[in-house]
Amino acid sequence: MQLNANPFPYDFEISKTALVIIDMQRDFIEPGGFGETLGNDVSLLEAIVPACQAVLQAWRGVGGLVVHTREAHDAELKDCPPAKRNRGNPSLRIGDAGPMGRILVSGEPGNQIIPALAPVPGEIVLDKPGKGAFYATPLHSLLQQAGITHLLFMGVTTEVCVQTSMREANDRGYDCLLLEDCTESYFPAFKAAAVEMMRAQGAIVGWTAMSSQLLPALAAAPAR
Ligand code: TIU
Repeated sequence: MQLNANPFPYDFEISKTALVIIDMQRDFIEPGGFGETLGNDVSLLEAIVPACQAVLQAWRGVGGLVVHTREAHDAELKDCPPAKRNRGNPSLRIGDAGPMGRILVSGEPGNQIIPALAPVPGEIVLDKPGKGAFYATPLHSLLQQAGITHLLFMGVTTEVCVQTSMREANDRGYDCLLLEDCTESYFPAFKAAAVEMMRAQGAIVGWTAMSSQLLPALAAAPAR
């Protein structure tokens, strides 16, 4: 299958490709979570949910592997370096009690993936303590076991966890594509810059495309 991507066409096989959905959790998308404690206007992010939902549904329809990540720490914060917890001047720190439970702690209401994109049985759900999805997680070995060589990325935020994860994946040899209308940042200029820099220099980090390129290609694929 080929997508009319930037900076040049992207070839992939569904059976060797995973859809990686980064951190579409309440902590970042809804008021009262980690994103808002950092001083961000979280309302910008929910605009991508319908596009993400359409891609997820179509990807499930063709039987593609789905990976959901959550930025999450254990209840004792053993996997949260003090440097991360102490950084900046948030209204609530990681581990503090907020309106959706403890900020960025595994199992808390705020840490759940938003209902519109909730995982279904058979999909991989990974808690990650860092910004990148490969750091201190079994993601690379899970993908290798599944014979995955190509990754389609969506999620939040573009220049933080999505970009870090895509760079980590690129260094591990995956051909990565970012779905531009399925990712968002609290800073529109940062999203635009991140999208540009990842596909620059002949896809130095990877490709980008709109979901409107992917959806018709999936619709034409045999359902599984
Ligand atoms: N602050 C911000 O933009 N993002 C994060 O802290 N984590 C993710 O991007 N998931």
